[in-house]
Amino acid sequence: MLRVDARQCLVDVGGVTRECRVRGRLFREEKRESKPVAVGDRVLIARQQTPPDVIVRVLERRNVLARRRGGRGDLQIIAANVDQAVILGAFVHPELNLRLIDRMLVGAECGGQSPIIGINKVDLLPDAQARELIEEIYAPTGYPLIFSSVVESLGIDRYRDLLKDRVTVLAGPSGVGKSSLLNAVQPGLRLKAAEVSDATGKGRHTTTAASLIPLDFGGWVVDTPGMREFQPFPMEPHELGHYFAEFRAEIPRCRFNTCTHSHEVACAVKDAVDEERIHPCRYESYLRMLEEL
Ligand SMILES: Nc1nc2c(ncn2[C@@H]2O[C@H](COP(=O)(O)OP(=O)(O)O)[C@@H](O)[C@H]2O)c(=O)[nH]1
Ligand SMILES: [Mg+2]
Ligand SMILES: [Zn+2]
Repeated sequence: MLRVDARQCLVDVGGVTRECRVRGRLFREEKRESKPVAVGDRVLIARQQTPPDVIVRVLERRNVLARRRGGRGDLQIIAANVDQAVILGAFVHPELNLRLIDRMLVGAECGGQSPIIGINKVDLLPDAQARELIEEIYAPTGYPLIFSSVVESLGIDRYRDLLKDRVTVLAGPSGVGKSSLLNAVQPGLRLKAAEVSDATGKGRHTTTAASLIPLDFGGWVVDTPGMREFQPFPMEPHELGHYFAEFRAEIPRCRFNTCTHSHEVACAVKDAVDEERIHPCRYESYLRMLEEL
């Protein structure tokens, strides 16, 4: 499944893109997701005499990157069957939002995609200190961290290496340069990129639906529209810590096996924050997410 819009679905059939519609019955099956098909899905289609062809079945998914939507807790599947997730932020324009990055990292951990952190637009803030701070915050996670600039062609080769032969979803707020970065990784792609409006510093939404793009050098990548917020799957409060990579090694040493690493005594995670093995900035993100469970 290459693309799912309100009206049409595009499916890759042996290298040829075919327009399809979804069989009505798939909409009525009892599901928590708001839509029956997602980008990255493998589907069975029934050829029709006249187009469009019909998607009759969605094959079992290996994993999904999904977020919760609204009060009913419906899941919006951003992409299915994905190996890794690049969580992209920009240094400025829009301003770096580490809380959102941490939420999306949890989302990738929940979905079983290996997270990669990308910070784009380094040309706009050539400040070594800002960069070092981000390195310090995320070093204990062990996640790959890429600083890039599309304008100065920095970090693009590193993305090519990481994306090669894998299925990757590229997620992040609008305007951070997701589409621009993909255009740089694969010249000739010509995804639309937005002008950032000077008034708000925010990019306009030019990418309106997620799309799965084949890479010439091997692999696939999902370009997604901007996400302003991200609420991962519902879970028990004591489970959240397991989705923070650098907490995992500490958790077995908490006194209580249902420790939420907030108010409890003898909490190894809090000790690790005090002893600087976990950055306070990550711990703060953790506490804020915990409050919402
Ligand atoms: N200065 C600078 N601008 C960039 C960079 N990458 C993207 N942009 C600009 O940021 C704006 C938003 O880019 P776009 O790719 O549409 O962001 P998306 O919403 O994440 O897909 C566009 O005006 C791009 O030209 C970069 O590395 N440096
Ligand atoms: Mg875009
Ligand atoms: Zn604890």
